[in-house]
Amino acid sequence: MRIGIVCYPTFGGSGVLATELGKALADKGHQVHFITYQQPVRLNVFSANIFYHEVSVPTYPLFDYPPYELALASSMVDVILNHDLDLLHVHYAIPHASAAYMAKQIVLERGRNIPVITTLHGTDITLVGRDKTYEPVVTFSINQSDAITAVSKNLRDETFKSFAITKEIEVVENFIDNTRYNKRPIDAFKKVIAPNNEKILIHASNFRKIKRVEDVIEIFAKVHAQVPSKLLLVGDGPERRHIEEQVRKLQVQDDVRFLGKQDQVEEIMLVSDLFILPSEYESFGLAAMEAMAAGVPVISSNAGGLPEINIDGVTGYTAPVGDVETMSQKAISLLSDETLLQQFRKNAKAQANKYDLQNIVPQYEKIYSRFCRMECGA
Ligand code: GMT
Repeated sequence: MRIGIVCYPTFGGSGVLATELGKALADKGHQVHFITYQQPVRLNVFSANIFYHEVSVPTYPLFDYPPYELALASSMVDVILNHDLDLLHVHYAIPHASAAYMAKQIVLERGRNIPVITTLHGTDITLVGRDKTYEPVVTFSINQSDAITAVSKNLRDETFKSFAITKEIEVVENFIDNTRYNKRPIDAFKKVIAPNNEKILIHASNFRKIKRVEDVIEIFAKVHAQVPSKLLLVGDGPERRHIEEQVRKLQVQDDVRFLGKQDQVEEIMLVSDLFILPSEYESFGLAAMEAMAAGVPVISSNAGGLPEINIDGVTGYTAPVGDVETMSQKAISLLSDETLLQQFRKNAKAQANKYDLQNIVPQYEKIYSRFCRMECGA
């Protein structure tokens, strides 16, 4: 099939998932056209089946807000017609679902019906989307999609709670390419981070308030007081400066490393012992699943879809949002019991195997095939 994928090209989970999906589809022989404003960060391979179409937004002195959505819709029309796309798969509702609706109407006038599949990822529903500023457009464009998917059961339920959705929402969970994690940790790298064999805790996010990175630091300070340990912080965002201050205030600065944005997280995950994700909300928690793929157990909150993937007492532990005490105690007990830690490592890896791309990508292909024209060969 010839598939158009629209996503945010940045480090966010939705863009990562969309890019990995495009790469997996290309490997299976589909022709994949990414339509976005920048080369997606994970689009770091050459494939004869992958095309990248950059959306450029011309500026004009009148525009305080250059109209990205219009430029995107026009690019979609161009790619649909000139590359004879079979369907558009848009990731993250705002503004991708409404731009796709506009493109669909335009090509319809030219005699082409292009199916639109919208995948809801999280904050497009639970944070930004339900804001009155966007809600009517989000509701309308989701309902106009030919198929709607959500990345967890929790996100599907949240969408029905917050929006008047008149169609079925299918749950297609996020996936992981486990082959990327099937390698040995780099010993030299581990030695640099933890020269005295300290335990390595890790957190990766976009450092937004919803991630509660200050809880990560509090948990680490409590763990560090009892277990020789280091903390790796991957990613960057608005909370970073405030977190640096907190690290100094709690006097753990010598054992905390800010690694910034990284596009090859697997090497870092592979040397780690425990992943911390105390978020206020996660529809799924792709970063936690990446940790599990590296055999790293997870201490997380029990918000949103997190308990669907992090099984309490099996792949790690969950606790209510803000319950730093329980999360710290669970982390200490796990890191202090090598037999238990090894068991949790195995459990985490087994859990990630269930979410392997081999199991999930066919679910998307099955949805695509429902909209396939006679000649598209799905
Ligand atoms: O977590 C973020 O703020 C980024 C956001 C995104 O859309 O890029 O992530 C959301 O989508 C990911 C991929 O489906 C999920 O794994 C994250 O849990 C979800 N984030 C939230 O719900 C806060």
